Amino acid sequence: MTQRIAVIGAGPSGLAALRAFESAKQKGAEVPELVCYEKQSNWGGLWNYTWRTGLDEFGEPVHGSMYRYLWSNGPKECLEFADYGFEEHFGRPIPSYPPRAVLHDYIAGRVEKSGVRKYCKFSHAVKGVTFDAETEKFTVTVKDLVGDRVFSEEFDYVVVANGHFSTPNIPYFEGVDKFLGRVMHAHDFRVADEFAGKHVLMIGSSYSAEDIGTQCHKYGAKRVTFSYRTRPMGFDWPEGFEEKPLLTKVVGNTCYFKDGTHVDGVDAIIFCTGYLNYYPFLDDELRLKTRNRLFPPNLYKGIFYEGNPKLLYIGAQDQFYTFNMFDAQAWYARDVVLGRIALPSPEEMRADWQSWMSREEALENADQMIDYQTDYVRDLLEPTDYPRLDVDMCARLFKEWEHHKAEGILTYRNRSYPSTLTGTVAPVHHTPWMDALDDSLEAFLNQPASQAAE
Ligand code: FAD
Ligand code: NA7
Repeated sequence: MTQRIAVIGAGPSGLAALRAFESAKQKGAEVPELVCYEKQSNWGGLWNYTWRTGLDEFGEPVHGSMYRYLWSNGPKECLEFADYGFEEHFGRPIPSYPPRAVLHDYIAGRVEKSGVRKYCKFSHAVKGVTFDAETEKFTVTVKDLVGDRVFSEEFDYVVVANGHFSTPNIPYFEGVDKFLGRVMHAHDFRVADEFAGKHVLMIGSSYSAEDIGTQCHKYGAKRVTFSYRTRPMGFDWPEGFEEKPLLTKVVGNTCYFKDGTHVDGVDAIIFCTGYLNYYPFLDDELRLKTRNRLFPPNLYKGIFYEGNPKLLYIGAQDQFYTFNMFDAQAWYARDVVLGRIALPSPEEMRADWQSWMSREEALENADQMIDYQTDYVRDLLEPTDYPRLDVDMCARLFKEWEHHKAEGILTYRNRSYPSTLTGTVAPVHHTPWMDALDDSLEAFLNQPASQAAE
């Protein structure tokens, strides 16, 4: 009997899984039957922009956390697929920090070309996954949202690729319930123009705070205050920004902080307090329990769930590397499923993930974290036939990116980097990021020929 694999989610991680099996199939391997359930009506995961917030048209929680005007927050050269470069997709080199629509086009282009759409069932939300130890089969319960029908199917493997930046983590602060302005989480942030002329308070000091804060500034916010729990971001902020310790209470429109200072006239509080790894459809004994970290517990190679290695998590960790790391995971997972790589004993698997986790706990700065995730990706790629990816060069570019951010948080996106595949240095974008108010694919790619050739 043909084996069957269910893939939950057609974001970059789920698509990596489909692409990995398809690649083996094209090379003549016999691969299991694939079914990918995606609750949205199209693929691309978070990169598939939605204007909706809260619940979607079917009453399902909206997955999208990306906003209009979102530009890549890292160089595209660090996420380039080794089997499908940007130059191949766009027919020419493009600048290093593309807006969302351009990256969506790139992700979609690769999978469209490889013909994996036939495996996807869109507008299908997975509602339950159980495992029967006797039959060694998973039962996956799915809601066909358009057909308004719930059904179950059996599978030999399940790939969990539902992302973990969609269910907001929202702490409580005294008085926030009586705040006289707008309160929201980054998950619901869509259009920065709403905050033009306003004083916005961001809680958090990671990517969302940094990016939504700078974006509000770009689109005309009067003042941006950040409040950090552990440490400030520490950028050399231009006028109009300031960093404060943790919020202690809110009274009217005044916000008080841990160091006894306060700011008046706050119009909006945006919780940039991260997300929960949330798997409501998994039976308890299958469910990964972790915070957002570079190496979650109980996952051998960051993929195979302890106690049930037929349950495969892709993209469950915090990410410097994204698209090409998901590929590395997918290629490795595929090779285990196809019997090309053997899993060691349960004891060895446990010792392995514990050692990665202890190493993670000792990391002290961003450069070390980059090296760590580089080693992780290298470890996965080594035994597979994934086309050569120069992870050492990726690590170097990530470090340059960190330093460019430190040199100018509003200007780092004007930089260019060489492709790790072709060596071509990306052209400088026609408009500095702070002045590029139109984030459409057309505006971005409309590079005057004279500049494109430089
Ligand atoms: P997702 O992209 O979240 O995709 C998961 C998919 O699973 C979705 O399509 C969802 O609809 C589907 N799904 C969820 N639950 C179910 C269910 N029950 N049934 C069926 N389908 C389901 N990365 C970068 O490389 N560069 C960036 O600039 C960048 N910016 C980011 C900005 C924001 C605001 C956020 C939140 C993340 C950003 N990321 C960025 C990281 C991002 O996590 C990855 O790029 C990538 O989208 C992760 O892919 P994924 O497939 O794991 O998850
Ligand atoms: P992250 O990177 O997980 O960061 C979460 C931030 O929220 C981080 O600064 C946390 O502070 C802060 N946080 C979490 N809980 C609290 C509480 N209770 N009080 C105050 N502050 C808190 O999430 P992001 O949304 O920034 O980024 C996720 C993805 O989206 C990422 O891949 C980006 O590319 C876009 P801490 O430093 O832990 O004290």
